[in-house]
Amino acid sequence: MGLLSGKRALIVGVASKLSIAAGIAEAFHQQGAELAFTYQNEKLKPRVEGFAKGWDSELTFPCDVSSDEEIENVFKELGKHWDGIDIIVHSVGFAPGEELDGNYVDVTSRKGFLMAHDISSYSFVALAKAGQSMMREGGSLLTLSYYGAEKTIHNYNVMGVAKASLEANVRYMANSMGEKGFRVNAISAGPIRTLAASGIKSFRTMLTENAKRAPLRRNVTIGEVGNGAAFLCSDMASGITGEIMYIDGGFNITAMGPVEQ
Ligand code: NAD
Ligand code: 0WE
Repeated sequence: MGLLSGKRALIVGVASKLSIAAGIAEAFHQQGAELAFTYQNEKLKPRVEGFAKGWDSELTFPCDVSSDEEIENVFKELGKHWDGIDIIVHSVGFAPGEELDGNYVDVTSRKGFLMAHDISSYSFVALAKAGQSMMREGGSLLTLSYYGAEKTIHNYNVMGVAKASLEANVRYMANSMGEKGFRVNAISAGPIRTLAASGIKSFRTMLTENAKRAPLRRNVTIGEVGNGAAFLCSDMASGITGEIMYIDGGFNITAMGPVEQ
């Protein structure tokens, strides 16, 4: 029996086979969960439908998380197929590309700041708000963060500020939803080459430097993040809520990596 057998999960944030959300879907499927997906726009629809079939799912719904109507519609439509839901995975982040390159104070605009916070942080509580009436006992929510929430990381800029908001959001949501028995957690993942990372200048070099400093001396995979997600959303983690769990090869515990002789 899988860790997640009998559980139903909605996964928001699959864009390609490299997506962290795809690693999570793969692990959830392996652990016996039943899955449903959203796609950001019509361009991604056929791709996400194809992936869904690979995980034995026919349930895909459009959802741009900047729209309350689209978010509400997901649960309205999902309700026609499922009488309840156990897990919501939020694997979404966005800031205007030009604000992730250059001096933070110089490149950050009001519009970009609001957009980053809206899509990368507010949308998590928006999903909780719309989905909670369908959630069953033992339900949990999960989001994805990055170490740039806590320490400055060159060029991560406004995304770091939005991730700090997201991590605080996890704690406030956990406290708020705890009275209903629902758990809310985040995984802070190490850097991984995905679509969201492909537009980032010097990402290759960052991956190399990251691997050198991490105690495991390598980067992590979406499979490893997926397995951690399966644990956090399973009843094995029934005592864990409001937590930011690192899956980063230990990078966050170090202050300086090996120095060339
Ligand atoms: P990805 O590009 O595969 O996934 C990002 C997803 O966000 C896509 O599916 C995209 O469609 C979705 N998205 C963006 N704007 C949206 C909107 N308005 N409405 C609905 N969906 C929207 O990249 P990823 O690396 O898998 O990113 C997933 C999450 O993991 C993000 O929160 C990211 O910040 C986080 N994360 C990534 C890394 C990394 O190095 N790749 C590390 C730590 C955390
Ligand atoms: O959260 C992220 C990436 C999020 C992201 C990426 C993009 C690129 C394309 C958000 N918005 C956009 N907007 C775009 O137009 N990561 C954790 C990956 C990442 O991004 C970085 C990193 C790392 C790691 C940006 C700068 C420095 C390091």
